[in-house]
Amino acid sequence: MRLSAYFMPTLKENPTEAQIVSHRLMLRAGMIRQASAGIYSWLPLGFRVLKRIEQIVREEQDRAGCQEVLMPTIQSADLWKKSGRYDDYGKEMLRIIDRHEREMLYGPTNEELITDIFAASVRSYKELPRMLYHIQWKFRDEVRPRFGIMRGREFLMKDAYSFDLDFAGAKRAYNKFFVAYLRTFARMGLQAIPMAADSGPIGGDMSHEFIILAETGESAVYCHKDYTEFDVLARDIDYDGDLEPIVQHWTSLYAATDDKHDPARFEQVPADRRIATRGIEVGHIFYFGTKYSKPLNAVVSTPSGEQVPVHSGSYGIGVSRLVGAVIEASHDDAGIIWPDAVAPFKVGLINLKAGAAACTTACDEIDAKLRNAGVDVLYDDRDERPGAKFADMDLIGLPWQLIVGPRGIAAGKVELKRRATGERQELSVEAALAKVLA
Ligand code: 5CA
Repeated sequence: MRLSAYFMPTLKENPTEAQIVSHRLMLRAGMIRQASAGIYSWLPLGFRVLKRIEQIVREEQDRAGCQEVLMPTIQSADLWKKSGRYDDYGKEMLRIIDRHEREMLYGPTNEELITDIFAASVRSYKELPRMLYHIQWKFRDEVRPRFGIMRGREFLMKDAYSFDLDFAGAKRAYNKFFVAYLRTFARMGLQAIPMAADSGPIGGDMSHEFIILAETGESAVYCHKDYTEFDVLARDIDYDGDLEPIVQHWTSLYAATDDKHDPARFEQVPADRRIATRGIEVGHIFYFGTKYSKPLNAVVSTPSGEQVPVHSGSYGIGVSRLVGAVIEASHDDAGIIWPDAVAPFKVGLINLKAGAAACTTACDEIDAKLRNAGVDVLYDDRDERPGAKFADMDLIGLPWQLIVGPRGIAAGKVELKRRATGERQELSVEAALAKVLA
């Protein structure tokens, strides 16, 4: 992709409305644009990152045995009246009346709808367990939308739902999502800590939030420092095996959000191992038993022929919020530092002298070679000062910068910079390409 033709409206000045670094950098890098309070358009650069994050989430859900569906954004109020949440949800729910005077709503979550889909076809314990998810826009009319896409009114969520015969089955499902979440966030370069959490309007009595520690986070959190030194879960998982030891390990030490914080228990953590800080909630899992299956009549027959409501849980990931969370966790004064796995492009190719034939020929060749090898390249072919090019490239934070200048190329050399470390190397074109492709 040539930068001269790319729609990336970067800003030189810090936008005054942005209070936290991720919001500031997303606006400055031309990733998003506010449409109205808490509602954003995703511009090409931001949309690429959103899609990368979504794809990692999808792959890890699939790996855990969860199947993707797509439910609508607009729902009928009927099911919500059955569950009792039509009234409970209050002003946070965006209510819509259609032309036939029917009460509709823009879904803030999907427990009712998925339970109804399940109930319509599943009859027997033999068809259990089932795990379904979708990745869909949600709307919550938050009182105070803020920090850009971190707390939006419209936001992209992955929400999954599990259906089991009893608590034991539901706990197995809960463990699968718990472990899948550790893997998901680890793949994005994030250290997420599972913390005992309040279940709020979703309900239920077992719940964990997955928290990225950050001063700019919205929630006060308390945890044992050892969690920050735990190895992230990167290895392959046998999802049919016993996941309880992994879950036990990751819940063995104190970790709680504000609502569940127990100062007396926290005091028992050695003083130098106590962390009291703030965090960003990137995922939240719930077990709520028969809370929705009972009112929505999602029952199955047991081996003895009895009819019982199924046990369920729901499992959310803030897909759009994660874009901000990754930036909060990975940036410096010059801009964003994308982890390789979510970077919008892998390489930024900088032509330092767009008017010089040698530079342009070399850049065109490098661009073609990288693209042929399946690498996403953003090629800065603009006629701009080198300083402006370097600043833009640092701001948008691509993992590699390949810099082609007149003096170097005359000697067959280019410069390769790793954005995360700032390390620069002068290499032959072939060696630089080999490093990027490794
Ligand atoms: N139905 C359940 C789980 S599927 C549910 O809705 N859970 S939730 O309310 O905790 O939301 C799931 C995730 O969505 C949160 O962990 C958070 O990462 C993200 N999220 C929630 N509200 C917002 C918001 N206003 N803006 C951006 N992301 C949000």
